[in-house]
Amino acid sequence: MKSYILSLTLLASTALAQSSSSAAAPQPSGTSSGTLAQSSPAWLSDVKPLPGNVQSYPTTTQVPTGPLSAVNLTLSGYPPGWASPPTDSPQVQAVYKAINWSLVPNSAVRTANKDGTPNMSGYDASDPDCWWSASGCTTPKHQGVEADIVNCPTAGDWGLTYDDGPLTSDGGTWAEPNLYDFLAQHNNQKAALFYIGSNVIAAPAAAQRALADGHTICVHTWSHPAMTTQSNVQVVAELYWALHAIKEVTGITPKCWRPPYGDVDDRVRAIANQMGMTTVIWDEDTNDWNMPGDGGGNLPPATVDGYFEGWIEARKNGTDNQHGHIILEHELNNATVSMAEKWLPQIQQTFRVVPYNQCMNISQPYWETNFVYPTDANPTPVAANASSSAHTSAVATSTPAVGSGAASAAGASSSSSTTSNGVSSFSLSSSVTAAFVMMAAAYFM
Ligand SMILES: *[C@@H]1O[C@H](CO)[C@@H](O)[C@H](O)[C@H]1NC(C)=O
Ligand SMILES: *[C@@H]1O[C@H](CO)[C@@H](O)[C@H](O)[C@H]1NC(C)=O
Ligand SMILES: *[C@@H]1O[C@H](CO)[C@@H](O)[C@H](O)[C@H]1NC(C)=O
Ligand SMILES: *[C@@H]1O[C@H](CO)[C@@H](O)[C@H](O)[C@H]1NC(C)=O
Ligand SMILES: *[C@@H]1O[C@H](CO)[C@@H](O)[C@H](O)[C@H]1NC(C)=O
Ligand SMILES: *[C@@H]1O[C@H](CO)[C@@H](O)[C@H](O)[C@H]1NC(C)=O
Ligand SMILES: *[C@H]1O[C@H](CO)[C@@H](O)[C@H](O)[C@H]1NC(C)=O
Repeated sequence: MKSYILSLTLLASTALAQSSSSAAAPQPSGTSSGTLAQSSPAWLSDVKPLPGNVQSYPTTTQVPTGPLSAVNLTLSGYPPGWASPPTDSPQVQAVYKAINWSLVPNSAVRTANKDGTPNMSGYDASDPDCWWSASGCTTPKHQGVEADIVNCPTAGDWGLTYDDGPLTSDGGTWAEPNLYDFLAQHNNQKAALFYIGSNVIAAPAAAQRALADGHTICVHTWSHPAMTTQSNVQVVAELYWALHAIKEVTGITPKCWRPPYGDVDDRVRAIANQMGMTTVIWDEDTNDWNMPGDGGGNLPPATVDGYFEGWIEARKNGTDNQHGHIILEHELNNATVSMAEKWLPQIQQTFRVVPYNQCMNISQPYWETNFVYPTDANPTPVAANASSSAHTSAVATSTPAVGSGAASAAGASSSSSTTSNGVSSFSLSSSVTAAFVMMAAAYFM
């Protein structure tokens, strides 16, 4: 049930410098009037989003596909990738000071075993801290802490989620936009993507593509530690830098996060809540991360095939009829992405495949209210700022896909299109503002 990636080496492609601002952001205010934040984090208001992002959910199936453009992102302000960020930076200290610590349970900071997994020996079997790693607990024991999202309520729903992206160039031909193109070409499938901040700054164009394609972007920390082993200020730093990277690169501020390895307790939940995020777990785990592949393990792919076969069979034979699911998959390496693509078409035939926020009726997964996602309660939303200048900016690329006709058709549309309800969709531009010198940098855990 618990999964632990022992080590990952990230060879990051990075780009040089430009920064500028566009994106409509809500007016920031204080952190919170309760444990769950009620307003956009004021401590992100100084982060200026890169130009070139879509400003609303795409209201057409013509989403961009194909090769990514380079993005000119200044990396100098960021901590090293794939390492614990410093806790004494002014940014992290500002967040720390904005949190009302009397609302954060005083649960112990766990120690880590040699392999980085949290040490559960000696933990009270009554599970006073709702520690998922120890018990699978998702309903907090402490008052004021928000419960985790665990599954889609409706039987037959498959909440599609991929962790650890965006998959950087070390994924070879399986690096993004491989999976994003595949999703676009398969019924314009949307997914929820739980991003590692270190990967977002290493593959910024992929993150921008994901937003333009209509996926839901959530936080998966900066460097992927077991969060219950992190001190309060370390938890803040991990979440802050992931939020910072996502906001600068894509212009949005997620209200959702997933703890690496599912390792969360009420202390960590409460901090994430005050930083504006709901905890999203899963109820079905492919264990795909443990297959042989770059940075993977040794689980036979046939075992993962068996999970998918079993889930499909249980749905078909009527035994899986209590509720829907949220499934854990990864865009981690060649093995996980190829496995995801192998099974998606069959899953789509058996289940209604949706990003988890759709089945949960969460139409605004970000603090920026100009993004309104389809939900079961409101399948065809109108963007809050549909008539504003928000629709004039270009997406990250205009290059048609290499490959199938469907991809080319999707990538080649050249100007804004209009839907039946009059909402202008994103427009594609060949004069992509971002530029263009790629440098290689290597980060090591
Ligand atoms: C619409 O855009 C304006 C200007 O960017 C912004 O001030 C306002 O908050 C936005 N309204 C909504 C509902 O997003
Ligand atoms: C922090 O939370 C406590 C408990 O709800 C509350 O009494 C106190 O006023 C809050 N402090 C601030 C500065 O908001
Ligand atoms: C694990 O926790 C137990 C009980 O708190 C402690 O005695 C032991 O030293 C810990 N192990 C490590 C590796 O920290
Ligand atoms: C339905 O399929 C599941 C998964 O393969 C299996 O465990 C279960 O025994 C099947 N039940 C029936 C009634 O066929
Ligand atoms: C993934 O890459 C490894 C080598 O890095 C290779 O052994 C393996 O066959 C690849 N798997 C897939 C599914 O492409
Ligand atoms: C979402 O909205 C639909 C339609 O109104 C409703 O049937 C469903 O129960 C809602 N689901 C949740 C999780 O609120
Ligand atoms: C990136 O942006 C910086 C700052 O705007 C600029 O000085 C630099 O020339 C840009 N680099 C490229 C390759 O366009």
